[in-house]
Amino acid sequence: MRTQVAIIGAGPAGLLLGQLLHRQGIETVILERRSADYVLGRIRAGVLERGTVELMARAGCDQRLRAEGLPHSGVNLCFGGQRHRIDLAGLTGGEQVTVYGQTEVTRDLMEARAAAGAPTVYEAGDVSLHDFDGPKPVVRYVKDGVAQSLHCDFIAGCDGFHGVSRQSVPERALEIFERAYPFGWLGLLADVPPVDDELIYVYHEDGFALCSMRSMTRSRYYLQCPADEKVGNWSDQRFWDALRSRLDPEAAERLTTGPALEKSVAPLRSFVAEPLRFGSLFLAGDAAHIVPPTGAKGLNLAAGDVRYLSEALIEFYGESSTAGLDAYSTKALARIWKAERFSWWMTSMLHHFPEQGGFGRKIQLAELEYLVSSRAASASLAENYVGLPY
Ligand code: RFL
Ligand code: PHB
Repeated sequence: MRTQVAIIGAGPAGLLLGQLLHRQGIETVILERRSADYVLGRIRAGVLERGTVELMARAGCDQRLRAEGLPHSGVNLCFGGQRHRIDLAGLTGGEQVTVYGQTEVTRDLMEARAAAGAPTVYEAGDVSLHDFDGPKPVVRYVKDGVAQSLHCDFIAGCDGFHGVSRQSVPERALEIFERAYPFGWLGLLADVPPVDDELIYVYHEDGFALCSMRSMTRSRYYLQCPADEKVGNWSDQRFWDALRSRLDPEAAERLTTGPALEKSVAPLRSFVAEPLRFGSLFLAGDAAHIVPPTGAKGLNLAAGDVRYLSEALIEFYGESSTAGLDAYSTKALARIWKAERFSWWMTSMLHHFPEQGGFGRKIQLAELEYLVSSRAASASLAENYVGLPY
């Protein structure tokens, strides 16, 4: 089999890249290790920057997003038992974010790809990347027990943090920057109305909590937990009790509980692998970088990479110019590091760290007080939260 761009991974990065290229007449084949249902079953991100929404429009996939996505013009910080609103729109000249689940983004992109008749090979086993140091790379994989070869011009490694693409690069060609955090997030999804019509990020002695949502009838809540926490240790009742105890009295009173549809623990990590290009292999999304979810940046960063990479590939096929491809890594990394900084900062300010002691706690509270009382500090949070310009 032959194609122009072989895409590894059918997460949001791979599917979005496929759709943007398809709209410009560039052929792609996506190879995905899991089944489509498995990919759709993963509950992850929920907050989209304007740039991500615009990219979905460019991909022709924003119809349901425009109809069902919830525009949010503010977020709340809660500490010392009080809630403080950050007026995102007021502080950024009218910018907003859109609450729309990653599951829905993925579903819309999958449906568009199927409608376009573009090929995705689900349950592709033993994917391996070859000859990407030259102009004729090959991807090998196994489907239904039969070995296959996919010849292409370029490989886009969109296969997430544990994928094969980054691991195929010789170790000496990569520089890794990493920080693991000594805690995780326990997430719960339930068909109950959200406690507030905006998100609430909670700083509390017992640990961080986050109140988010997927719709006005479906809520997504998170609690800081030990990194090696077992979901089985948390009955629904224990989760709701812990969450309620971390909220301000008014929100605690309003919290509606119900049976969990899903519960899972996610570790928190900051990670960047540089560069993003190795000959004809390009890394994009979680394959190249991870942020802790506190700033809601992971999916948006993946979309940012895809924006730069799709523009570079379109320029290559349309104008025979390699300028965009040559600039991809540097351009994307500049934006990635700003989101890494913001996510690290939000995480450091809002979580309980085992080693921080009384001094660390006081500094966090002083930072939060400053943040909600200074327009400059609030504006800095706001402009990062809604997404820095491209
Ligand atoms: P994905 O989504 O991990 O997709 C990669 C795909 O590649 C496949 N794959 C392979 N395929 C073929 N061969 C192999 N060897 C393969 N190995 C892997 C996988 O099966 C998968 O289908 O990466 P992508 O596309 O780069 O997208 C990144 C986002 O998924 C991620 O950054 C976000 O979910 C992060 N994130 C959030 N981001 C936001 O922007 N806003 C949020 O509010 C937000 N909240 C979150 C989050 C991530 C979380 N977790 C669970 C880590 C909340 C949580 C709890
Ligand atoms: C979510 O809704 O899953 C979500 C929202 C905001 C974050 C992280 C996750 O910062």
